[in-house]
Amino acid sequence: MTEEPPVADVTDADLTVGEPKDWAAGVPGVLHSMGPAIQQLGVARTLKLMTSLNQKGGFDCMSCAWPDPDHRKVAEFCENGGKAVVWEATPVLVPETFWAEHSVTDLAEKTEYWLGMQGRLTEPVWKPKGSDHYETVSWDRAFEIIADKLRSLSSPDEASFYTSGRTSNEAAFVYQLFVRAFGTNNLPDCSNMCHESTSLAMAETVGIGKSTIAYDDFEQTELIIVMGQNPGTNHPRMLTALEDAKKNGAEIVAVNPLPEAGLRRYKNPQKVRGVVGTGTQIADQFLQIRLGGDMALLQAVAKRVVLAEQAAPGTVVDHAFIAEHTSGYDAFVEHILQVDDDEVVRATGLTIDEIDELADRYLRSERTIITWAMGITQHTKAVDTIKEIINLLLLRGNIGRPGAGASPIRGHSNVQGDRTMGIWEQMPDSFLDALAAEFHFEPPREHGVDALKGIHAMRRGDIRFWMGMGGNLVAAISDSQLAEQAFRGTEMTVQVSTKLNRSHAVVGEEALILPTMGRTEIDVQASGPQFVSVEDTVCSVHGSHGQVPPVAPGLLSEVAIVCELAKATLGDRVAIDWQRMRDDYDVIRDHISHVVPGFDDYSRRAGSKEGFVLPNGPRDSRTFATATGKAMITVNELEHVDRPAGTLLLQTLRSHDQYNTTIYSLNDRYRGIKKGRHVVFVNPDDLAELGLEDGQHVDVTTVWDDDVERVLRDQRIVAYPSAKGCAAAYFPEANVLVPLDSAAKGSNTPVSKAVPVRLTPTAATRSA
Ligand SMILES: Nc1nc2c(c(=O)[nH]1)N[C@H]1C(S)=C(S)[C@@H](COP(=O)(O)OP(=O)(O)OC[C@H]3O[C@@H](n4cnc5c(=O)[nH]c(N)nc54)[C@H](O)[C@@H]3O)O[C@H]1N2
Ligand SMILES: Nc1nc2c(c(=O)[nH]1)N[C@H]1C(S)=C(S)[C@@H](COP(=O)(O)OP(=O)(O)OC[C@H]3O[C@@H](n4cnc5c(=O)[nH]c(N)nc54)[C@H](O)[C@@H]3O)O[C@H]1N2
Ligand SMILES: [Mo]
Repeated sequence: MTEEPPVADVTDADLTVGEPKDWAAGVPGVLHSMGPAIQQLGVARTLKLMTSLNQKGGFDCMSCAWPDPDHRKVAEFCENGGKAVVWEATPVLVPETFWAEHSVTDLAEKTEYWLGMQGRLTEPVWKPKGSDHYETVSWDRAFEIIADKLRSLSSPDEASFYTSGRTSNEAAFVYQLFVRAFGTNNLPDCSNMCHESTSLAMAETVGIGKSTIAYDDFEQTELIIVMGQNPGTNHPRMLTALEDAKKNGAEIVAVNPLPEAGLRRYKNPQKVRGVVGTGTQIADQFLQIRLGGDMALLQAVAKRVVLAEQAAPGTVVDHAFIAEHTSGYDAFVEHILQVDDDEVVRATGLTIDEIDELADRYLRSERTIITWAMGITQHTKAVDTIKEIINLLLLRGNIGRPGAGASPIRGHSNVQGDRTMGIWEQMPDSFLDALAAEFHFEPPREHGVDALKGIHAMRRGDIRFWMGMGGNLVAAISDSQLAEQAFRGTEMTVQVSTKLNRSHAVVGEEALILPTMGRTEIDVQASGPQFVSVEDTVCSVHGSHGQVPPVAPGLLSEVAIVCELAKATLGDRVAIDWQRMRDDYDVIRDHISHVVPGFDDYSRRAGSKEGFVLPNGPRDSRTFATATGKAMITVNELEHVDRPAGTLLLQTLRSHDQYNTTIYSLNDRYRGIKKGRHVVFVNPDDLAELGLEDGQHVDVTTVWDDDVERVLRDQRIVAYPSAKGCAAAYFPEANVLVPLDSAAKGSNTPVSKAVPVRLTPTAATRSA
């Protein structure tokens, strides 16, 4: 059943660089996804999976949180969804002999690519204190070891419980319940590194940290502004929605330092025309902005809206909406008129004409949607930038009506649902009260640590135990060197995972890996086969039904792992019937329906083919649960990042063939990169100024005012049409460059998209 995993690790010796593509998807897209699938999975397993992926009654794709349209196509998935499914469902298994052959030290020398390629984890393993090897243990023994450790802590706050956003609603709910019953709110999650800035800015200004649109709003809109997002790679099915919007007459504007493939032209793989034609030109306007320049751009456009209103009073701003539903308008007008266009030009690198053109499009449009992702959220001023997105939309009443709204595009497929289920270190009292009433215990009220604060607490020795429900925090968090020291300084680390990654190699004194089933797999418990449910980026909740037998018999579901661990740790300290929840996930959903608003009759509605959409005040009724009871138009001081001479700003981003820290292959097709990841993309004019050349190898060093040396060595320079002064390199490798203390104000999200760096030729420069 298994295929040999690659034995040798990869180097960049064969790296080649070709022309970047200006189109996305099309025939190569589909072929690339299907080729490896058929090879590794076998035809029957592939067909079963691909025909049920994102279908009603099938399973939900784990690659991103993009929603499913009402009318599904036969193949309702994209190339990268295909890769994610293959990666998970592959019947290649880590053999039992692996643990004796590879020490933990040895695993720490391997790349993420190599680790992920070893296949699925099938048995619990334990690295005892003092040993450099994992050894297999029974599930009972594993739970006992962890429970003993947890009970030995002097306070529950010495433990931290991380979640990555693939975890289902059911697993997330029991997990946070266990953690709170144990006694802590230390529930950091991947969202802390992702859309936290969005959640904060939107909760403050519109009362809910989620998208204010529904899927069909894309069909009714007149203008979509896509900011700081690379949908061709990270949300490929969004390109179909953009293409459809264009067909209905919408204009599309892309704001990005890079000319990303899908934003330029798109060949829809679902259509014959897309296959043979030149594809749809997606963006009507491409604004090649400098890193971190978005706040200035948004303020400049808002200023133009206010000026247009002054020139023709009563015709531009939606006064009825402003009066009835918002607060803060007058102060905003006064402030925004002070915005200095020269500063805007410096911050954005755009021309006044380009900014005027965007303003004209916005003024012409009666229904506008703004979408965004990591290019906006991972900056020092991310929260204020998102507040400016909201300001701009509010001025013309673009929230709470068809075809208009604010739409953050979430990353992990259930990161939004996990939050709804209580995975947050700062859940409000209303949620904790409901939890207390439902389960008859008093949850802790003091806020816990987020991802960054958790790393600091580990470094101080305040957190001694760390558990991860999925994910790969040590690789995903900033400042790899310091983060690794933090993890190694703990007494025990536990990872619930499907495949090997760096968080299994950089561990505490003791470490455990608990292997789990993925979403593709049929999850049978005492009451029969179970389904789980997830929430997509536009707040639609639906069931996900596993389709193929688990790759190995000994795997437990995430729900089962949490329930068993809770029993072992808490005993009868709380009167919670973990066994009933494990046996029948309807029981979990019943509890959820009593605790979380909007989930009435949850099992039936999630189990139905259609699923259901959660209530959303701004979208449904223009009600805003904010401090003023209205949507808040806010005043934010313009700041932009200065770049000292001789330095560049570096963003860390995803290649086309990776899923966060999971590397599917070493290629980045749309950007012309093959067989390598150690590249740094630099604008040709910057190269000329710095006296560097394409093909040269450089060390990339962070310019930061502390005594830590942060260097990414031996990167091949790729001359690339990025905005001037703005370089790019791949995450997670480049995380070594992002300082731990460089975090977005308010949301504490690592500033992964604006690292000040210097490039110096590598001592022994390899030939290009
Ligand atoms: N195949 C695949 N799909 C994924 C993922 C994956 O790794 N692989 N990851 C998932 C996750 S968790 C997430 S959060 C999303 C991430 O989805 P994206 O946010 O699209 O991911 P990134 O690769 O970080 O790309 C950031 C984009 O923003 C642009 N950008 C960077 N800085 C700025 C800026 O200052 N201003 C503007 N306007 N643009 C900027 C970059 O050039 C790039 O196009 O994708 C999800 N989907
Ligand atoms: N420099 C830089 N750093 C970043 C970012 C960036 O743009 N630049 N992006 C940030 C963002 S947006 C995010 S979301 C984080 C991502 O951070 P994480 O969510 O922590 O990382 P992933 O790489 O998505 O986690 C992959 C691992 O999850 C496990 N896994 C996969 N499927 C399952 C499952 O079904 N169940 C369980 N239990 N485990 C599973 C596998 O073992 C796999 O190795 O990284 C952040 N870090
Ligand atoms: Mo993310």
